[in-house]
Amino acid sequence: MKAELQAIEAEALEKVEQIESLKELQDVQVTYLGKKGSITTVLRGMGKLPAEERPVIGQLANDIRATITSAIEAKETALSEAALEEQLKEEVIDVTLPGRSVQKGGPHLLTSIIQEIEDLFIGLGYEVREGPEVETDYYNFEALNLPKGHPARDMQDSFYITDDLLLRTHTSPVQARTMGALNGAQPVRMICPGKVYRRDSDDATHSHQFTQIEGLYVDKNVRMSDLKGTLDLFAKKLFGEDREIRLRPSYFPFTEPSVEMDISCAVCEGKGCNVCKRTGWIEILGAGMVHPKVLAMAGYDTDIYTGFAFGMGPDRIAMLKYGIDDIRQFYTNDHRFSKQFHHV
Ligand code: 2NL
Repeated sequence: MKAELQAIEAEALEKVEQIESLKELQDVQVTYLGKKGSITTVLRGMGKLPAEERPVIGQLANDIRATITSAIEAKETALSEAALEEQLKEEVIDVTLPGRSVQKGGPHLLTSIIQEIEDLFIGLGYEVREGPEVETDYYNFEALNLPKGHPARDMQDSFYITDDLLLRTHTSPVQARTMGALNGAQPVRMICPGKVYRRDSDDATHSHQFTQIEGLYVDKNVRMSDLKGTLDLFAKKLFGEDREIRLRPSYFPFTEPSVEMDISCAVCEGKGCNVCKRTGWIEILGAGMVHPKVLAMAGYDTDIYTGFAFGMGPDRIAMLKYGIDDIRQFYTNDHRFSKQFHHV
C-alpha cells in the first residue's frame, strides 16, 4: 500500500510538472485528491491492514496529499503569473503615440466679416437690425422708390413666391420697415446684415444667394460730409489706416445723389496691379443721401430730416481681403476651405 501511494505521488507530481493550463490543473486535483480520487480509493483498503500500520499509512497519505497540494498551488501561481504577463504584453498602451485630435468648429468667414463690420458701427452708435428673408413687394421695392415697371424689378432678377411675396433682393426692406415703424418720429442709426437672393446663374463671381450689409443714418442735418467721414473711418478700420477713399458719382433708385466708394489698393499702394486692374483703386460699396421719396414714404418730414445710406457685399469684401477667386467657396462648405479662416 505504501508503494502504491508513492507511485501515485510520483505520477501526480510528474503530471503537474507537465501541465500548461489551469483547467488541466483542476482535472489533476480531482483525479488525485478528490473524493473519488486515487488516494481516497487506496485509503479505502486501510481496513485490511494490521492496526499498527494504519497510522503510518494514514500519515504517509496525508504527507503525499500535502506534497501534491503544494505542487498544484505552486503550478497554479506560475500559470496565473504567466497568463497575466501574456495579457499585459497584449494590452500594452503606447503612451508616446500622438492623441486623436478633436475637430473644432469656428465661425464662417462671412460671419466673421459681418461681425467685424457690426462691431465697428456699434462703436459709432448704430443698432444691428434683422428682418424677414421672405418680403412683400412693398418693402422690397415700392418703399425704396422702385415702382412697378422699374427695370431692377424685372421678374428675371428675383425669386417670386406669389405675386406679392418674394425672397428679398437686398437688406434695404429691413431699414424701410424700421423707419416705417418709427413713422418719422425719431432719428435712426442702424445696420442690417443678412442673406439676400437674386435670380442668377451661379459662377465664380455670381451666386443666387449671397450676403449684404447696409447702413442707414437719418436725423436732422445729416449731410454728405457725414457720409464721407463715416465711410473714411470704416475703410481705415477694416482695410488699414493707410487706406484712402474716393467717391465717384453713381445711381441707385433709393439715394440721391448716389456714389460708389473706392479704396486705394493695398497691394500696390496705388501704383497699379492686377488686383486693382492697374487703376490703383478698388470698388467697395455703394452709398448716397436717402431719396426724399423714400423718407417721405416712411413718414419723415423731408424739410427737417435727411439721411445717408450705404450697402456692401461681405462676399466681395472677403474675396478682396483674402484673395478668394470663387464666390461659391462660401456656400459649398468644404471644410478644407472654411477652416483656414477659423482664426480670423
Ligand atoms: C450696393 C449699394 C446701397 C442703399 C444701398 C438704402 C436703403 C434705404 C434707403 C436708401 Cl432704406 N438706401 N440702401 C443705398 C445705397 C447703396 O447698396 O452696391 N450694395 C451692395
